[in-house]
Amino acid sequence: MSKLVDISLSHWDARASPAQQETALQALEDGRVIVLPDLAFPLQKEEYPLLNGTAGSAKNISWDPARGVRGQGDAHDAALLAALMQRYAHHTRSLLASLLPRYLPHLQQGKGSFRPVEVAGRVTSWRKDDTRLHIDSFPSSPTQGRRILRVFTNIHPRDAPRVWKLGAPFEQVAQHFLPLAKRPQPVLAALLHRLHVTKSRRTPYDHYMLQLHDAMKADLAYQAQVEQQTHAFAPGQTWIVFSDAVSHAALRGQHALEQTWLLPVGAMAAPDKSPLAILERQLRRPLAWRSG
Ligand SMILES: O=C(O)CCC(=O)C(=O)O
Ligand SMILES: [Fe+2]
Repeated sequence: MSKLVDISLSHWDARASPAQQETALQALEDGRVIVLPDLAFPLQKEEYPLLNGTAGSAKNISWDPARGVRGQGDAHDAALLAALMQRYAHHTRSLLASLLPRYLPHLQQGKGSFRPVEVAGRVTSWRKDDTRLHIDSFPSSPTQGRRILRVFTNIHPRDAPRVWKLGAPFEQVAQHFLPLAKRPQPVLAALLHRLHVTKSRRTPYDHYMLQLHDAMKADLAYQAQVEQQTHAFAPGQTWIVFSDAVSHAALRGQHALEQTWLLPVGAMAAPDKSPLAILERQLRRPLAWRSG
């Protein structure tokens, strides 16, 4: 079965049909990636210089509405980038509103990012190396069980695709790596929060998700042997994924935008398909407090 599902919408505020909404909800909750092959994010004329590689060497330039951009080159770029990221966030919200109306009242805005650096050949630690298959888990921003829903757009000005690998379903990832995971230490979680290493307290769920993220990336035999398929997202394409459950890796590509949305598990059509529910079943205990 393909891990990708195409939905054809060519405007960020296009109205999705009930059939497209049903397809989108099922696909995402089943761990597939929704591709919008005709949904581009046009840049404005003054924004094109941002694609000229002047924007520093950070892997990502991250943006959050309260704090602005971080990691950019100079102040001029900062104002341009903030406006661009704001516009992108707004567009992704319109898209999700139309395609996933069920989620809309529950979506919480996370960070956005601009990714100007070529992925292939980038030097990083193994833990930050997104060319290795992994599920997303944020070390300093615990989700406490909430889903990580991300929208990406390839904005390369010419023809470079963003190439991803997609790996095994979350259930299998958890079966493979949970037996090796360390147990959570509540005292450590409290300390990390008190020292502001984490923005809120890591729940046992956050602990196990980080363990899975790290164990997957550290295991080169697993990386080589696990089922995987490669997919190229062309410039002018957008895709949506629950990146906490879909094993993914970015192999190459330059110039993408990404916006993160957080979703309480209770807002899903099938909360039992959440990583929280899957980990709780496998470990036979509750791992986070339930909210909203
Ligand atoms: O930049 C990308 O295409 C995805 C990288 C990734 O895996 C991530 O940001 O979590
Ligand atoms: Fe990732």
